[in-house]
Amino acid sequence: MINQDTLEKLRKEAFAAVDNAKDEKDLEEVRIRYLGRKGELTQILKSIATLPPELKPVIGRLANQLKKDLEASLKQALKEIKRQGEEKLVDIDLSLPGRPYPLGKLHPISQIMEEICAIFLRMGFSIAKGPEVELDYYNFEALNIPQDHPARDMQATFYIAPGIVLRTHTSPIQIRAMETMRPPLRIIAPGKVYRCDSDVTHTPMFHQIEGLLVDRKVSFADLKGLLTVFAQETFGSQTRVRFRPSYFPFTEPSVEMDISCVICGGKGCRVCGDTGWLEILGAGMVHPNVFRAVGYTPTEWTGLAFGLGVERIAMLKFGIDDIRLFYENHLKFLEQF
Ligand code: 2U9
Repeated sequence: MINQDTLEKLRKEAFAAVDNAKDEKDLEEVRIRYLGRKGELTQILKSIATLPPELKPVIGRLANQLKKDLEASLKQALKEIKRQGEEKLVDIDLSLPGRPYPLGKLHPISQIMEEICAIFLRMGFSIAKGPEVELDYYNFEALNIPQDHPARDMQATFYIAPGIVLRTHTSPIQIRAMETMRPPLRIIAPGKVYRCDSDVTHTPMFHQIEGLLVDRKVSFADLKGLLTVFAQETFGSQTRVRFRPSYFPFTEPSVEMDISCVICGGKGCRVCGDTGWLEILGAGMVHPNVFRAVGYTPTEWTGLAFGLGVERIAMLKFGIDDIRLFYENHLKFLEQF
């Protein structure tokens, strides 16, 4: 029959078993052995009902107390075993190689900007910078675009205040450069420009690179040669170019340059509208009025100038048909470049 001694013996045994458990599996075995449905202590608790009435309260209390203590001890032991497991996990091997760190990279537009600038740097140009918030004078007036000139409508302008605009092109950089430098000079002006325009090929902010070369006896042949080298360095040596007459207030004569289509090579396709040609930049010989505005004598100095939209070049190089993708910042898009 169950008595105090039986319970005392069981207590010692059970607690020793908890102490000897090495892992979660051992602990679960101990629990089942004593507290499981057919466990030793469970059997004892069940048989209390059959004890003589005078023993029931004493043995009942002791057995229930033992059950509580054993449950608490198992819980504590489980916690301790888990903690030791975690300690093992942070046992770091310092001799292991580090995990590769994900590297960022330049935005595709910055990559193309750098690539194009590098081409002109190799040809002796240096980079000029200037403000994005610009005086009307530098953005228009000095570039032979007076107040009421229709060319002002060609570029829908963001006005900041009367006489102050967000520059619509990087040409004002070159006006400022000519004000401070004596010719001869060769500069490129890369930077952000702003026009109130938005669709698949236009964003209100985009990037331009303009170039200006001023010297004595600069010819239209120099312009064609320089831009042909640029086109072949950017799009490959097999690239053909053609020049079409155009109009800009700040150059005379003015041209637009096309390259043979980067997709079909000139046979005609959807991208080039079946013409075989893609327009990539505008250019011309610097207008005498621009030289007058900066105090250069137009009979002594001659100049060539060109301007291109960086996003357009990037779209052609990477085969992208929607300019807005560059500015939505989806990593899945940007990671490709
Ligand atoms: C000075 C004198 C002349 C810069 C030029 C263009 C032609 C031109 C457009 C190309 C695509 C702008 O981004 S775009 O919309 N630019 O066609 N730009 S000549 O001529 C200058 C610049 C500065 C002092």
